[in-house]
Amino acid sequence: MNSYLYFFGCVIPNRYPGVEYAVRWVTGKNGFDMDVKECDEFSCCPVPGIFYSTDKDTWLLLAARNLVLAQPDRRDILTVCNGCFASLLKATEYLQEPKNMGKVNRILAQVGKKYTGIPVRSEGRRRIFEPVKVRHYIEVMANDLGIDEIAKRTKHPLKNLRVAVHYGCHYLRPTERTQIEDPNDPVLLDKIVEACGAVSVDYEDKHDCCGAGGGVRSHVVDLANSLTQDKCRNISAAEADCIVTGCPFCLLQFDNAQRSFAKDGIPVMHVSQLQALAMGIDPISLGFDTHHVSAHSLLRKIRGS
Ligand code: 9S8
Ligand code: 9S8
Ligand code: COM
Repeated sequence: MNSYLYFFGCVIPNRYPGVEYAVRWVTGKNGFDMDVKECDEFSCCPVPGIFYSTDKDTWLLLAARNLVLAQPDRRDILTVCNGCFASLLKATEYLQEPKNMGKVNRILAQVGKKYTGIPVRSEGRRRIFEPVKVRHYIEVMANDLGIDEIAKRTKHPLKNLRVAVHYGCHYLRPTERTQIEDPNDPVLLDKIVEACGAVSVDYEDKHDCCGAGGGVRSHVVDLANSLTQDKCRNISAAEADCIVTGCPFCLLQFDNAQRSFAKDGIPVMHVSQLQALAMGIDPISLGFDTHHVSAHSLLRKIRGS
């Protein structure tokens, strides 16, 4: 079994503590009892839409500092957010370039750190390193644990629950590099949802952006919200009871934006919250009271099923 380091990023701990609880619960003793350790020294990944697109040197330096923290234990970094996943993964690729690595390490030396990657073997006197492994929660669940295992641990199948899954851009794009699954036909999130006993509904433009990423939410909120409105229209047309995503930033956008155009709105949750429900957690622990769109009627439906 692999070993991991939690990387929660900024949005989960600050906005959706219930997601952090769900992830810890699903991966912990009550759940799959995985080997995951804490790392208090992690900072923001940093967020790709702001840093990667405006100041690459700062972006790479901060990301490399985070990657260094995973070296001593040789653990995979377990990201629970698309943005964190994409940012750190991209940084490992930039650091493959000796020029980039040298530049970053000259500055990291000031704080006593050095990015090398993980040593895997020796060739004569030379040590061979591999990039630090950056993983996405969805892919770890589906590939390291397995869909069958998830189905086996489903105590309360979420029968009759119609779920609209949202993968989000940084899970799917850039298409040649994300390395998780076919970006034009992703299935892992759908499969996790179905292993929890729910139905994953098809809807138009399923792979479109939620509207928030790349700094759009921070700079042109009306545009972000109208893109979200388009998605929600398609999701409603498919008669979904809720939206499930593996990205807390998408969760924030769906949850928050709906206030600008919907009276009630479609409840939104992180995939870990859905899993925890299917595995029998008391929903009170999942922090749905911190979500803008009420989950009351959804939880009533789940309890009744
Ligand atoms: S960290 Fe700071 S802002 Fe965020 S959640 Fe995900 S992307 Fe990375
Ligand atoms: S936020 Fe999360 S991944 Fe992104 S850029 Fe477009 S979609 Fe929502
Ligand atoms: C979205 C992250 S998960 S960003 O806004 O595109 O950087």
